[in-house]
Amino acid sequence: MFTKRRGLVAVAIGACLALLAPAYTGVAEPATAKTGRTLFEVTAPDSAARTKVARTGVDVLGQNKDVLTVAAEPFQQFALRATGLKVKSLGDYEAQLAALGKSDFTDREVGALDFPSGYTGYHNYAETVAELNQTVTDHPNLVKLQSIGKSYEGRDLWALKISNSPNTDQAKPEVLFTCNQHAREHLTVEMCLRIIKQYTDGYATNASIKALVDSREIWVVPSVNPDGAEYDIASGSFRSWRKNRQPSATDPNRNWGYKWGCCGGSSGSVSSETYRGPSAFSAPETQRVRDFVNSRVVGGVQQIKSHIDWHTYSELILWPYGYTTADTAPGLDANQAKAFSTLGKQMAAKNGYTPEQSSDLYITDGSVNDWMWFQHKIWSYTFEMYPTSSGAGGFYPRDTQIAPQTSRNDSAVELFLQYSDCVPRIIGQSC
Ligand code: GEM
Ligand code: ZN
Repeated sequence: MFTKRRGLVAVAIGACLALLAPAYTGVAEPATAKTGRTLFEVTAPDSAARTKVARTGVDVLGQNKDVLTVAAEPFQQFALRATGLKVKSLGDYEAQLAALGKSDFTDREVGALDFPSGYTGYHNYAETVAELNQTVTDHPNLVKLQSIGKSYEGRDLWALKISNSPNTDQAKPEVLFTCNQHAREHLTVEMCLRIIKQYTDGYATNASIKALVDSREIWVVPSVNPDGAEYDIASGSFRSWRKNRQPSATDPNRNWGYKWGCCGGSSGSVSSETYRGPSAFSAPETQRVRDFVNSRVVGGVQQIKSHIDWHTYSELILWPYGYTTADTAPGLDANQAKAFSTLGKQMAAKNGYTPEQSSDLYITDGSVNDWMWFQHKIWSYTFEMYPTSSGAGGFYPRDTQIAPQTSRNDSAVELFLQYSDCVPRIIGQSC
């Protein structure tokens, strides 16, 4: 939200910057934004074709059936056409980004660090923190708020625990929700905040919510990549920024430590949107979440049993592995694959998303799901939220979509929580 006071502060900061440098653009910005990008639709009907597109280095924004939407810089367009796939230009991406929220441009021009008009319902970092603190005030007996450490730029990564005795470590199955690994996927922050609201405000009145909270310990991390998210909204238009804000900006979802960089599902080139970093867990943000998850091994047993990592867009439910298209692989047997797909499909029946093994989308290595599963046997899913196509707003649907598109997942989340103690129960097996 753009407040008057923040506006004044922003004007003051803007005035200082104007004295320091002729133009605001690029001041103290180590990892530079992209410019000159063109949007394309590429017809890529299977994982092999989509992986080929991803390997050209273009920024893959989303998938809708056989069509991938990508953003390509001028030097990438030759490689894109060289795939031999059908390629159709959708025009200048920078112009389309600049057009979003245009009416509020003057306010944001001076670096107001906020969402523009049409988007003020989204929570920026300060508003997210305020919301979490308000939840603590409203439900002191249901939640505990803790920092799991800091991002590259020093922002706290907050984890909210929901439990009927939040300040004690109960012997109950734990479940984890993470949001906003990718900076521009702002709708996911709203999803984590929705889950928090549902399972706190709903506790007193809704019997099934109470039963779930009473039998589990629920962890929610609303923003794994706050630096990137703030950077995405900090200038006159959305930047479509994906990575974190290290000087060699890294894709957090290619930086996890299982099969890191193994299989052509990430890039070793710093400028790529899927840059994996110089080593596994080189990103402070993935380190913090890794250390938190590792810390939940109590008495030799991982307490977190299941996990959803929220992304946008394409309306998909994905499960491991991402590094290989094989259905079974070391650490993943046929029964486990069946449990993953059975719960995935049942959740998809609730929200209308498309369920598939994550490598059916395209090959990724170093993703969070593969690490959570292989390292800890945590039943780890990726949800790719609304929309299905760039035409419906891509990463930037208007804030009027927040309520319908987050509540759309209520019943899928409820089903997930019901099985979160023992996912194999869904195929009649015990844990
Ligand atoms: C995906 S989500 C990763 C899921 N794994 C596979 N193999 N698709 C990504 O990280 O590229 C899309 C997104 O960024 O939201
Ligand atoms: Zn993502």
